Amino acid sequence: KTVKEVYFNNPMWPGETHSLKVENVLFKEKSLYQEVLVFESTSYGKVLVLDGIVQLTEKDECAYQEMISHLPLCSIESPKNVLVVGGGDGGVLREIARHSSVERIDICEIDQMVIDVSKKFFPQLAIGFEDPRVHLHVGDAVEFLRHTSQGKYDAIIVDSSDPVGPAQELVEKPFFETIARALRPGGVLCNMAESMWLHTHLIQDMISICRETFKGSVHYAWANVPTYPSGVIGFLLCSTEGPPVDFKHPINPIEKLEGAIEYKRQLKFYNSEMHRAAFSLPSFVKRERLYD
Ligand code: AAT
Repeated sequence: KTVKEVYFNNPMWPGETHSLKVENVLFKEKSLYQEVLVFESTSYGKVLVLDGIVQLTEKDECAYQEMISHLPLCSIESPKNVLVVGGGDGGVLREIARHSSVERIDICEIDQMVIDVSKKFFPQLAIGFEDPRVHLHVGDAVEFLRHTSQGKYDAIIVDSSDPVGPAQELVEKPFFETIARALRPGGVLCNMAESMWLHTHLIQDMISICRETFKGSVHYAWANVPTYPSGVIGFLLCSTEGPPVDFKHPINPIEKLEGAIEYKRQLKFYNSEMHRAAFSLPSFVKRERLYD
């Protein structure tokens, strides 16, 4: 294959590519689900790549993991039971662990190799697995959620890969229905929701599914993550029918949670100002009605 065929043909961002200089390949193997690659880059530290798509770099993982975790958890009072879908690197677990109200963290990751690789090469993320509140389930989240009892979770965080490969079903209606069922009344979902520059239609589809499925509120937020395609990533925040959730004005601000900012390592990106700002949308996005 020519360079053009390889680099400009990803269906998620046709005609563009983003590159980081590889200093050293540390790991490259095919798991049951995907190709797993870890390399040392020149300027972003170590990088985890699945099927050719950057999942995280040491330099900017803080932005994604902190936002996807604290946007939902700071929006409700005393979250106790939390589920993470995907997130096998452990970074989201590390962030959830800052919340001392949390009693149980379930995680359902499909690929054991991602977990093993993270423990070996990304100890600052995999540290999340060491928290005694964490219960690991290796398997497909679609199956896991089918068998989850109703109303079990206060919050569910979907830290999944792009909907090509094992995460395909994670953007479809039946999956969102099982999530809504697994949440208590007034419980919250935070779902990775791609780039507003690249995936307007996919985001619109997800939003309309969520509006039908979640009877509370549905909002779109975003953050800047330099190594994700187009440099931004979005989050879809939804709440189920019940006590209303005002996502834009966090009721459980991180600054008031004892020790949360410093817990094990200092927060690098998230604070209440960033939380509120994340819901401000550019005019072209507002016009697409990517908001409540
Ligand atoms: N925190 C790093 C960012 C990720 S990782 C996404 C994880 O979701 C991967 O470890 C992948 O193995 C897992 N995953 C994919 N499909 C499933 C499934 N069906 N069930 C459980 N886990 C799954 C996401 C980065 C987003 C990149 C945006 N371009």
